[in-house]
Amino acid sequence: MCCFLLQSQQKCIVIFALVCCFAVLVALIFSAVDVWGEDEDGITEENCNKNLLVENIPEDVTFSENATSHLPLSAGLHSLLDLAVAGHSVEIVSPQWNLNPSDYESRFLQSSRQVSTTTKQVAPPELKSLSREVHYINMTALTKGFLHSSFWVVDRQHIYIGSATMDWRSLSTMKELGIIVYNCSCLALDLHRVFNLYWQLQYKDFIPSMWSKRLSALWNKDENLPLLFNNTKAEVFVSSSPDVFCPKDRTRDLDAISYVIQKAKRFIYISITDYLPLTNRNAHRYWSRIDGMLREALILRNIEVRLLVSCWEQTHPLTFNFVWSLKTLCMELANCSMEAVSKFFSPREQRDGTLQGINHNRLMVTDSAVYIGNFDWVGNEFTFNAGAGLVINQVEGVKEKNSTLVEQVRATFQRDWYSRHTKSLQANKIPVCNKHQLNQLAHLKIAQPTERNGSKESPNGSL
Ligand SMILES: *[C@@H]1O[C@H](CO)[C@@H](O)[C@H](O)[C@H]1NC(C)=O
Ligand SMILES: *[C@@H]1O[C@H](CO)[C@@H](O)[C@H](O)[C@H]1NC(C)=O
Ligand SMILES: *[C@@H]1O[C@H](CO)[C@@H](O)[C@H](O)[C@H]1NC(C)=O
Ligand SMILES: *[C@@H]1O[C@H](CO)[C@@H](O)[C@H](O)[C@H]1NC(C)=O
Ligand SMILES: *[C@@H]1O[C@H](CO)[C@@H](O)[C@H](O)[C@H]1NC(C)=O
Ligand SMILES: *[C@@H]1O[C@H](CO)[C@@H](O)[C@H](O)[C@H]1NC(C)=O
Ligand SMILES: CC(=O)N[C@H]1CO[C@H](CO)[C@@H](O)[C@@H]1O
Repeated sequence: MCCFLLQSQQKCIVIFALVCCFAVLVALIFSAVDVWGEDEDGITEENCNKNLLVENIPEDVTFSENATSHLPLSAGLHSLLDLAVAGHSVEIVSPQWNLNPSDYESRFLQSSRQVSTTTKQVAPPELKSLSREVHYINMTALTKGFLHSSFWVVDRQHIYIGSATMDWRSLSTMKELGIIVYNCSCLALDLHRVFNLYWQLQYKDFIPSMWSKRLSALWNKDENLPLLFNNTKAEVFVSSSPDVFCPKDRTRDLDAISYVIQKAKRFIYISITDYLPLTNRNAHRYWSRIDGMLREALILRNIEVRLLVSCWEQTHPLTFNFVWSLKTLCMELANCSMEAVSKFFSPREQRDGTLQGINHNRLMVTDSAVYIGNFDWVGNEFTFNAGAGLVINQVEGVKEKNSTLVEQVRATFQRDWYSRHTKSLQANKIPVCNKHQLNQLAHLKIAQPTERNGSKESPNGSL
């Protein structure tokens, strides 16, 4: 083009090269935009109307005949796999993948027979054919923590999130609760972004200082995704942990929990395996984030708080001291109601010494919202481990009598709370959940006062 002038031939070559470079750059930019565009494809109008709670209730856990009940977890996950067979993608995040109980375990656990069939039907053939790739995240290298996230995104349309992992115990001996939402592409896409973030961390031993725009949250606590859940208005968002895994706009799990607690007007019901306001990396340190919020809700806002924790092999010896201190906070105060329950199940001890029927729920329900997450409420979890959560806001008392999802979770909590498996915390009597508990208490390492410096808690100082 410009090469008619012989003298400036060299100049021409340089200009030509520059033009080429520019063209390549433009092409790259457009292709990047295209990839992003593709990502957003498939968002259709929202009809997240079909959604349900899924539960695994261990065999030896029984409720009254009338008690509320939900689709069995294994049936729910099957339904998602069935949908996926027709579609194209199943994205599963799980801390473990262990759907085959060992012979040893099955000898002791009757109900594992049921799981072997589930496993045979679900995992090997279907998942093998579906699963083209497995990525591993080395959390030790990234945050010195663990991956506790557990959710599914199917065809970028349907999701599962809850307490169960891809471990056979989640389908047999543990009491689990989760939610499945069908045909809900906006929500599925947002959760897919969390999945994508993990996907990119395979083999990485550092966390990028900036995340790609394609990983930012679409919705968060300030801008909820408005939906219709069973024809009732709902507002939802996805949360994530730890802080360093939260790109722009993503709400952290702790902030999601805080959001739900702050919005509660009448009651806060919490069902978790472990409650411990301590971080125990190196030495123990008081971790006040959630504990403080609950105290405030109890004392300053007169909100009824119920805390259902489990008494099991790994219950930390200080758990009930903290729970009891919450309970005593209410003493002699009008309108203050802290009902702490010490045990969920009187879990049956097996011949090998393990307990069966542990309440593995990880949820909170209030008069206006539900939070379903992947964590126990222990300091370390939120600081170092990867997890995700889902917040669903639904206003109480809609005109129609149909019970909302939030009301269903509350009914489920109430069922557990008043069941024969639940025991109240007795005054001046800390239940012993495991034989080693007393020894542990004696050896508990308490941090030196000089180390009690809030900023040391989080490597990023942002907690
Ligand atoms: C079941 O519900 C009915 C009506 O609500 C009630 O009369 C009955 O006592 C309940 N049965 C049990 C076992 O709770
Ligand atoms: C994970 O990272 C840690 C620390 O960098 C390293 O020691 C370990 O070998 C890694 N594990 C795997 C499975 O790569
Ligand atoms: C999802 O939506 C499609 C199209 O509207 C419908 O055919 C299908 O039955 C829905 N799936 C579920 C599980 O509701
Ligand atoms: C307790 O509740 C009653 C009625 O709900 C109210 O009148 C009273 O002021 C409350 N007391 C306190 C200390 O908030
Ligand atoms: C939604 O409605 C379906 C039936 O239409 C029902 O099976 C399901 O339990 C409902 N889910 C919730 C969360 O209300
Ligand atoms: C607390 O942490 C800050 C910032 O890391 C540090 O400057 C300060 O010396 C610490 N204080 C104590 C008492 O450790
Ligand atoms: C989704 C659903 O079940 N909606 C029902 C709510 O209740 C009204 C009447 O009470 C029914 O007409 C709706 O079908």
